[in-house]
Amino acid sequence: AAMSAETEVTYHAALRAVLEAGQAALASGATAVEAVTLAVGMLEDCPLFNAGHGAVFTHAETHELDAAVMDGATRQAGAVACVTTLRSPVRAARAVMEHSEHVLFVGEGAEAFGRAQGLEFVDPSYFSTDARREQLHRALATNAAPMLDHDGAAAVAAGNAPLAEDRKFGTVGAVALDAHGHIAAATSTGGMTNKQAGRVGDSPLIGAGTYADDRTAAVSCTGSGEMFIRVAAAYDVCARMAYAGQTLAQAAEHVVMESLMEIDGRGGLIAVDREGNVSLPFNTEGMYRGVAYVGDTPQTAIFR
Ligand code: SD4
Repeated sequence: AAMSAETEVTYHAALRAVLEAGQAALASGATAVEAVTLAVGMLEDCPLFNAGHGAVFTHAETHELDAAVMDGATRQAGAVACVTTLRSPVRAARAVMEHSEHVLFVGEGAEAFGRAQGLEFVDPSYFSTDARREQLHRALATNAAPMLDHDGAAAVAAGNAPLAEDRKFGTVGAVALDAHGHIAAATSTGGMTNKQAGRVGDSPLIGAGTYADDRTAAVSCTGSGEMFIRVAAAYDVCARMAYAGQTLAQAAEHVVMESLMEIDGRGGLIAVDREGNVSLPFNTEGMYRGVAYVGDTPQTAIFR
């Protein structure tokens, strides 16, 4: 069943379904935190994306998942890293944010916390797909460095052109502006194909792959995580707006096109501010992305 769903559900249809769900939630009064958790949770469940079911494999042919969520209204944040049996890393991240005194739990400690919270657990094989296993085997055969999988053919104006099979599926993220004027960001990933056991990327690190502050922006990143960590990518977008007087677009484009490129960092980000401005820059050939509006009001949901 998983395989036929995998071949039948197109990436575009999946993305559209998630956008519509986020839009409907926001239209009926969901908070930005609720909308980004819903969207990222749906993307985790879909085998097409490198998060949850369909996550990439580590060098050891296992899965180690990372996720984070941040609430721009309160600047509360939660994250998990290197988890292997929590079904939804983003829901676990939200539980950390809402039900613990801490921000980041890793590995077995994260799973113990999840168990105490009554979260759903799965056998690690739940995350595996044949496509990802083949991707790892190709990487091992060519002795490749840990692989990104989100960059490919140029995205067309209407949205997202087909990317080469190997490069089609990436980390997932969402940012949203709700009816109350609050923003939030969430990110979830299996990391990079062929990564070393114990390696943590930018996604669960607050300020690197994920950040939100109502005064500036909500940001979720995808790409070569090491470089996003080194430039504090998501926080730097917000800092540029706060302290350098840049607009959202100026700040986001500077981080992606200048700061990251200076150290050969590849990828992109999605960002929204409380006025409903949206910026989706990437320095790769393409990045799947979508934006949904709720009427004329500046409520926005963006998912990748
Ligand atoms: C990471 N940023 O773990 C993630 C990888 C990614 O599409 O974005 N893959 O470094």
